[in-house]
Amino acid sequence: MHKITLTYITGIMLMTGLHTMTEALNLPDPLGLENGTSISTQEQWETLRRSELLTLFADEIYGHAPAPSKYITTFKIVDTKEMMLGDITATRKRVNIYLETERGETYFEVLIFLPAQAEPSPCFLLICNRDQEHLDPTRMIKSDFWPVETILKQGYAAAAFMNREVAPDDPDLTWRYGMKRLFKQTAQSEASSWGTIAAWSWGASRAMDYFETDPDIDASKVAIVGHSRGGKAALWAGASDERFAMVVSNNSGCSGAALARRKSGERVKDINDRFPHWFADNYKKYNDAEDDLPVDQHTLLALIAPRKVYVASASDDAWADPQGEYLAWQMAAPVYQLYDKGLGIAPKNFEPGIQHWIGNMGYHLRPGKHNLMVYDWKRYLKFAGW
Ligand code: GTR
Repeated sequence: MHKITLTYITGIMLMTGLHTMTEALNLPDPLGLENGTSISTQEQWETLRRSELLTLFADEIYGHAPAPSKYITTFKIVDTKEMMLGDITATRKRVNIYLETERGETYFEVLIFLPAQAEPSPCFLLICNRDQEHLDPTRMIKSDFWPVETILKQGYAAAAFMNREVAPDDPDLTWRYGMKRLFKQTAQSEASSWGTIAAWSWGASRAMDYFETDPDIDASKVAIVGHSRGGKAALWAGASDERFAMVVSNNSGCSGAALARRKSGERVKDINDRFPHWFADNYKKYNDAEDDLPVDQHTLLALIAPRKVYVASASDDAWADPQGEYLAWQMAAPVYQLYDKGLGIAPKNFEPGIQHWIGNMGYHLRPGKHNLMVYDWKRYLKFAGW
């Protein structure tokens, strides 16, 4: 494996005072092929390194989703309703996404609120990993976790689905209910078959399939958003499905945006022990052995390039290792730079309350606890700039 030796990165680290922290990490080089060759062009990235990294993430961490030939999806709009959300005129759509395989049929719901406008709306799609009440279709219960009214006011559609409808977040139930039960193993080897995080990402892609058929939505401008475990799923969705124009990782932490090699906060063994269903079985090889990983999470962020990527941390969220998320964000920059869309000079401040926005890369450290709040959403809406 090729290690990072770029002077550019060293420069960043010196400026931010984080040099010693990353120097010892010996991170895989996003621009270094597995055979040791360095690459330096967009074409080499797209034809050689990108596919290499995608396969490594699927084999070793998230697992492979089923091939499209193994299933059929169909959509049914079960309800369309005009509603007033305060002073905003909106249309609510409830769409069932049906999945059919040789083992049977099931569905999950995507709840969509559209602003009243002539043009197709750009859209924010949330993978909701909290309780159903955060997605109240009546809007009697309003939640900071999914502030529909704030999103619509900016001219965006707000869409969301419950992660557990796609795959239950429980090691015993995840194969018995939801979508996963309709498939046998999804990869050549059982050890690289999908985990539940990859199933949620896959659900996001199926929602995108629907958006492509809906004239009210501009499918070329869809941002995928997730918090914590949902943030891990949002990142993998954005990395593996290039139709997402923007990807938001809110406090995604271990196996999301945070560098595994820092071994700070939650570690690979912690996550595999507590959530054995989240990842491919292969990932367990890296318990207490993060340095053996052929990738690290900055290369996951790099897979989103040159599309918009936003990483957000919270200052009191040590379990998610905010500094590891910030460093991964910086370390993805060499790939964004191939497209002139990333940071050339790294921001100096790693301080709560500052929003960094360079090219197509955004970052903030919100003061406070692990959560997704209106504070965060406002920054995502601004960053999208559509
Ligand atoms: C924690 C887990 C984290 C994060 C979080 C969440 O218990 O250790 O990786 O995903 O849950 O989803 O809120």
